[in-house]
Formats: sequence, C-alpha cells, structure tokens
Amino acid sequence: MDSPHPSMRTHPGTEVRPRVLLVDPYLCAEDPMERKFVELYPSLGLLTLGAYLRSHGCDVEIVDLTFARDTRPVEKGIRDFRPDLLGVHTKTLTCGRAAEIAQIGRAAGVRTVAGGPDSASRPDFYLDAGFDFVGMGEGEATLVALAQGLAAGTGVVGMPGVVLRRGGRTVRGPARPVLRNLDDLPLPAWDLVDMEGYLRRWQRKAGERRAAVLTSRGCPFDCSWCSKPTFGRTFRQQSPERVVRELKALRDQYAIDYVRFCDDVFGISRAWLDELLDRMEAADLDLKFECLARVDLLKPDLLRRMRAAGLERVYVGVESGSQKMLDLMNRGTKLAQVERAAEALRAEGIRQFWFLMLGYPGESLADIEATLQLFRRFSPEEYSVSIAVPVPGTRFHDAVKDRMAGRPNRTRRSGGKTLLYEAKYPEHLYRWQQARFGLEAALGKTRGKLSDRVVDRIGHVADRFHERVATPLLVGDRKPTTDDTSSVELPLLPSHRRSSAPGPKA
Ligand code: B12
Ligand code: SF4
Repeated sequence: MDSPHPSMRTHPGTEVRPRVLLVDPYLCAEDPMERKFVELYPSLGLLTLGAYLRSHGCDVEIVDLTFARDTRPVEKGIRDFRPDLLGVHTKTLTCGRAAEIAQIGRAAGVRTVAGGPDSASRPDFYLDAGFDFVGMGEGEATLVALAQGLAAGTGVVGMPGVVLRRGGRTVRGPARPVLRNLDDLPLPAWDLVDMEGYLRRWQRKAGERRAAVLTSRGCPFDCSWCSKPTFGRTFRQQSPERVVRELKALRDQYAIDYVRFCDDVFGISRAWLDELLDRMEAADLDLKFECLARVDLLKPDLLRRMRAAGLERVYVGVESGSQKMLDLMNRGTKLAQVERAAEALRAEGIRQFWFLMLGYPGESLADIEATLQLFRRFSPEEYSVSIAVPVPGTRFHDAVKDRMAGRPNRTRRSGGKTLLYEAKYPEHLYRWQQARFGLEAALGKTRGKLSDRVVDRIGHVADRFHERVATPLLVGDRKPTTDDTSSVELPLLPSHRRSSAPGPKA
C-alpha cells in the first residue's frame, strides 16, 4: 500500500482532487526538419487525457513545449500549478527531452508518469531515466486511476496499465482493457493549449485554420514496420454523430475551416464513412478536409463523394513500387491497387501525398528502381521518401536490432534521412536515391513549362549518371546477388512520361 505523497493535498470535508500537469516535450525550435516541413497540431492524446481527467474529478493543465525555446515552462508550470502528478507524453523523437523533464519533476518532488507510444514500447528506458511510473497503452482510465490511487494512498503496485520499480525490479500491472465505446470520451480539452497559436500558424502557412480530429483508434492491419504500442490491433470508431459534434464544436469555437483526420487509416468501414459524409452534408459544415487512407480503400465512386464533401488531399502509404517489398512489409496491398487509386485521385483532382520508404530489409537496387518508376509514372503532387526507421516494438526493429549498434540514435530530429541500422547499402546510397526522387519531383513540376523533350533529356542524363557514376561509386565493389540484379548493369530507364490518367490536377 502506497501512502499519499506529501504533495497530495486533501481538503477537510472535501474529496481529493488530484492535480495533474501534462507535458508535451516536443520543441519545434530544436527540429530543423520539422520547423520546415511539419504540420503542427497539438497532441490529441494529451487533449483527450486532459478532458477525461477533468470529467473524472481532477484539475488539469498542459504545458505544451511545441512553441517554447526550452523546458523552463515546465518549471514554471510546476511552480504555479503545484501538481501532484506530472504526466509526460513520449515519442522516440523526444525521449531525451522527456528524460530531462522527469529530472525536473523529481527535483521538485513531484511524482512523474510517462505515457504514449515510445514509453509503451520500452518502459524500462523511462524508468531508468527517472520516471516513477509508465502508463501503458490507452491512457485515460489508467491516468485517472493512478492519480486517484496516489491521492488516496490506496496503492498502485500491480495497478492495470501501470509499470513501476519496486526494490530495483520492474513490476508490471496487467493490461488494462481498452475503452469500449469511444463516444463516451468527452470532446478534447482544446482550451488547455494555445489553439490560437496553432491556428495562426496555419493561417500564415496555408491560409486556413486547420485542426486535427481523430475518429477511430487502432488499425486492424499488420505492417511489419508499424509501431502500435498504444491501441495494438484493436479497432474502434466513434459514431458519425459524435464526429460531427466534434467538427461543429471546432468550427463554432475556433472558426476552423480545414480538418486533418488523424486516424491511422480513415474510413475503414464504407458504411460508416457513407453515414459520416451524409451527416457532414446535412450539418452544412462547409469544411475542407484531408485524411490518410490505404490504396485498397480508395474506390473511384467513394472518392467522388468525398471530393464533393470537401476532401482536398489524401496521404497514401504507397511505400514501394516493388510487389516483393510490399509483401515483405506485410502491407497487404497490390501494385495494381496503388495504380488504380492514384488514377482515381488524379481523375477527381484530389491532391495525393505519397509516403515512400527506402532501405527496408530485402530491398535491392532493382526494387528502388521500381519505386522510382512508379513515382515517375504518377508524379504525385507531394511525397515523402524516407529511409526506413526501425521503431522499437516492431517486427522490423526486432529483425535489425542487432545491426543497430554504433548507429546514430533517433532522438533529436524527425528524420527519415539517417540510416539507423546496418543495411544492405551505405547511407550515402539511400541519400542519393532520395535526391533522385527530388529531381524527379522537380522535373514533374516543370512539365507544361519546359518541353517534354527537354525534361526527358534531363532525366535521361541523370539516369546515366546514376548508372555509370553514382551507383558504382556508392555501392563500391559489392557483387550483385540473385536478390539484386541491378547494382552493376542497371537497365536504362524507360519513358519519363507520366500516367495518362485523365482529369484535372489539383
Ligand atoms: C496524427 C499523427 C501525427 C500527426 C500529428 C501528431 C499530433 N499532433 O498528435 C503528424 C503528421 C504531425 C505526426 C508527426 C510525426 N509522427 Co505521428 N502519428 C500520428 C498518429 C497517426 C495519431 C496520433 C494520435 O493523435 N493518436 C491518438 C491519441 C489519442 O493517441 P496518443 O497520442 O498515443 O495518446 C494516447 C496514449 O498514447 C496515452 N498517452 C499519451 N500520452 C500520455 C501521457 C501519459 C502521462 C499517459 C499516462 C498516457 C499517455 O493516452 C492517450 C489516450 O489514450 C500516430 C499513430 C497512432 N495511432 O497513435 C502516429 C505516431 C504517434 N507518429 C509517429 C511518428 C514516428 C511521427 C514522426 C516522428 C514522423 C516523422 N516525421 O518522422 C512525427 C513526429 C512529430 C512530432 N512533432 O512529435 C509514431 C511514433 C512512434 C514512436 N515510438 O515514437 C506513431 C505511433 C506512428 C507509428 N505507428 O509509428 N504524427
Ligand atoms: S502502417 Fe497503417 S495500415 Fe499498416 S498497420 Fe500501421 S496503421 Fe495499419
């Protein structure tokens, strides 16, 4: 049984109201990649935790370091709010900063708990860093139980969802069942962060006031590199009615005009999505939106409906132009589906943002070439081509963790440009390949301005340079294997012509 911490204040005749200070340790100013490219939204995890804690008798504040210069706001938050519990959101990217905040909490005599995707994958790292507790997985019920348990001194060892140390040993409570009905969650506590700061930034950047919304938790698919420590393979959706209520509140309270649906995969159920679109139309929300979806879900008739309802952009996890690689990644998608989806998006004039990945185990130069060919054919409006990141807790990470020794740690930048494990080729080769995608994208943009002959000629020269100079130089005297038929004699790349898919380009 834990006795109440000295900082837990009870008031005679009143029930204990634990005070919880939540922290987002991400400092945008420290991340040049993010500063330039990132789409900033407040953490939906913390906003939801904040709302849930409030609705369960706790006092809550959030220190969001996103726009801060350093961690001083945390110290100030502790001084002013005098929390009983300091809860820190974790991602691999920010693990160093989270550790620093644990020490700040410790020095102030406040108990600390880490939660979020990274600490759920490796709780011991956070306990070693000085956190008293790690809240595993979905956080709402666990955080309320922890805050109340500490305040009441009823004991938290073995509490579901909580990991802690006792006598130098890590003690894990059993997994806490996930929330059954997401409609029971209160609306996110937007007032706890500087929403206006985010919205102003969006207004400057995109001319729109953008906010993030999550309609579901989890994803039933099983890609080998995807980390799902929070919701696992469970999949739960809010009702379309609840989603529309949240959209309306955002529009009425913050005058947003654009929504990013942050679901892992948006609209997995067609019936659900049809109902949501109906309700959005009926509510006359007049919002533009974007989402992330799988190519197997993007059917032409659905895209037409979504376009009419305000869909502007879709993030698509294309990942590779090689079916072999898609299978190795356990993506469960076919190249033919990628092609159909890309054509349908083009036909509807919906912007497409492709996610591509290089350096996944088993990838040969021929596979990378196939990805470049696909990219060249469809010339998506936006893309990100990253070097595969082995995130702790994934099958990919398990497979390569012995080859990560001595490689840089992914702690400061969002990255996608650093090779974090000993892969088939050196980092320079992947960086060079990324540059080729950059050139390809730039050539795609010149079409219509320069003649096709000129564009094709530039592409041709670049390909020649790649085959004859860059590849031998970067791959060295490595002999081709059956897995890699392309390292020496790369076939001359065919046409630069983009897809002949009809329709306007957004
Ligand atoms: C939307 C999204 C984004 C958006 C917006 C993020 C935002 N502002 O919240 C954008 C596109 C900007 C983004 C960027 C990145 N993302 Co992202 N993103 C997501 C995504 C799809 C949803 C996040 C979300 O809102 N979840 C819903 C909320 C409710 O869940 P949650 O935040 O996890 O919080 C719950 C629990 O974790 C827990 N919890 C959270 N905090 C705390 C704190 C305490 C004290 C406790 C007890 C519990 C607790 O309780 C919460 C409620 O149940 C997730 C995948 C996912 N399904 O979560 C990836 C994910 C979080 N992103 C990931 C990554 C890697 C990134 C990038 C680094 C990618 C890159 N550029 O290289 C950047 C980092 C950006 C940053 N500044 O931090 C990884 C993180 C993995 C890891 N171990 O760190 C995830 C898990 C995707 C994945 N499968 O790999 N992302
Ligand atoms: S990558 Fe996307 S589709 Fe694949 S398991 Fe992760 S969330 Fe699901």
